Amino acid sequence: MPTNTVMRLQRTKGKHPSLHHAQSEKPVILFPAIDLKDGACVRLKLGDMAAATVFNDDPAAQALAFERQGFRYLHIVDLNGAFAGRPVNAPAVEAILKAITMPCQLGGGIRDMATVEMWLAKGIGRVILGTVAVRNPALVREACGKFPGRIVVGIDAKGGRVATEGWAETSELTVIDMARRFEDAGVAAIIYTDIDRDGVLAGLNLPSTLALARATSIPVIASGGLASMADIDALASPECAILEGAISGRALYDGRIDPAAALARLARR
Ligand code: AMZ
Repeated sequence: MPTNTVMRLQRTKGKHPSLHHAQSEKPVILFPAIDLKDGACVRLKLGDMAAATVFNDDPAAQALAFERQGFRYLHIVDLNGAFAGRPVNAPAVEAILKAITMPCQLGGGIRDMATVEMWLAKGIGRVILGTVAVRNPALVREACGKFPGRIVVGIDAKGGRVATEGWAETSELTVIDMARRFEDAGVAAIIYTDIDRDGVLAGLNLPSTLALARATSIPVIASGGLASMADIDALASPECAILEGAISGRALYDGRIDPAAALARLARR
């Protein structure tokens, strides 16, 4: 991936809350999501692997369709990888990388430096670290030092506590404590997922997402629950200008959100 595409994903956000307005000129990015289970493109409900809907058995074709719809950045999760603690859907990820030119962020089963390096070398723009960011924060810091702008922390929350291992386990750590842990680490972004809304079209949890964004200088991406144009309108409002973006899964696949309308709405915010 050319360096400029990585750089375009980066944002600077001031430490002082008033400086957050510096971000307001950039539109909130809408990331379409490809969640991979057994080589296919699925959506889960509340993270439950047994409740998967297969939307496309050709993830590369799905990625290309998203690119043609005008999306600029792709969000990919290796779901089997998140449970196994190592990459499982690597062939599907590599097929996606061959099919498209837009930058991708990838999470799920990236738990050591060798795997971070492997994906970045293969052309993934940014890697998402979830479980390892709870278990071994030093690795996140080390990776940020080695790969500035390319390390994203995934904070997946259940009742305000951070979940790990494919959301099968919940730690004692609160979302805000987890974010503060990386305040000066050089993390490119935090993806905050509200597990209780993920895949159920309940609407984004904007109060919690905005509270997190105000509590950290790290750019925050909202995930979980995005359901309709009402969420897109909310994302286009001035108070959401501090967010880097939002991730959309099920609502894009089942046609509740029209890509062109959503992208246009966010562009003319
Ligand atoms: O849906 C799930 N059960 C799930 C999911 N979507 N479990 C993990 N994940 C995603 C996280 C993050 O992007 O949102 O996997 C990534 C974290 O993986 P890991 O292996 O670093 O914890």
